[in-house]
Amino acid sequence: MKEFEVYSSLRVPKNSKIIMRLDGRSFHSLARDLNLVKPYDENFYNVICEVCRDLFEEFSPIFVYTFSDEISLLFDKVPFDGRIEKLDSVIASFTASSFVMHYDTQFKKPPSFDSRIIPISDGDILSYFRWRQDECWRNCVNSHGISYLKSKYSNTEANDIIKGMNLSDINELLFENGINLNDVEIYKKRGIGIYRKNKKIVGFNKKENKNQTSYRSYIYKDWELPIFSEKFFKKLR
Ligand SMILES: Nc1nc2c(ncn2[C@@H]2O[C@H](COP(=O)(O)OP(=O)(O)O)[C@@H](O)[C@H]2O)c(=O)[nH]1
Ligand SMILES: [Mg+2]
Repeated sequence: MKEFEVYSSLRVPKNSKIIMRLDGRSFHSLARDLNLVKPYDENFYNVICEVCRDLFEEFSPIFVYTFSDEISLLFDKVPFDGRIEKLDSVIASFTASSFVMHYDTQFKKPPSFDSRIIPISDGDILSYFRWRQDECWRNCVNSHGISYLKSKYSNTEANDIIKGMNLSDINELLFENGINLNDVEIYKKRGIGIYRKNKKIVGFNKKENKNQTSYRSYIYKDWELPIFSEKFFKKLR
């Protein structure tokens, strides 16, 4: 019967880095069910950040990036020997379980995530993450805009008004009404990154009777990311 398992040999291209992107399924209804604070629910962000840490520990990507309900993982060593079915199913289900484990609440429905695999060349990694970071910024402007408009108009009116506005219109409207997005926390504008950093450790070497410096890496959750650049991705490893 094994021959019926026709997708089981599908693999990502050999020697290619990959990005996996997970996205919460129907999280607009989950946000409603859980009464998430609008536009940003700090507890939700803390939970997603813990999920990213779990993913980092379990699957050893070199970088994890998150905002809203999406998570991107950059792998240089691809787990499961690159098997597509394994990657998509195990990583998406692990993400959902971790999300439930870290959330201190009763869910109305079991949360789930979709996942996709994107083979990527070194030259395109920066463009990919810039694209997601731009989306994070758009999301930040839009969600502040819609929250402001809903405080002044009905939901339908607010949705209609925002449809006719571009990002700078929304930014201006917010500014005129005392909301300066410059003052908003950095993670709301640029997302959150998880990667390894080195910690300097100075210990005393008894044999040689002198201090010795070594470095140990640890998983760092960066809530104050820079705008992504070549330099940022060179540092990862
Ligand atoms: N209230 C609230 N909702 C959030 C927050 N983060 C994400 N969401 C919700 O998650 C959705 C994510 O967008 P998208 O993936 O396009 O929608 P989905 O298809 O319903 O998952 C947003 O539209 C919000 O409804 C948050 O911090 N607060
Ligand atoms: Mg979603």
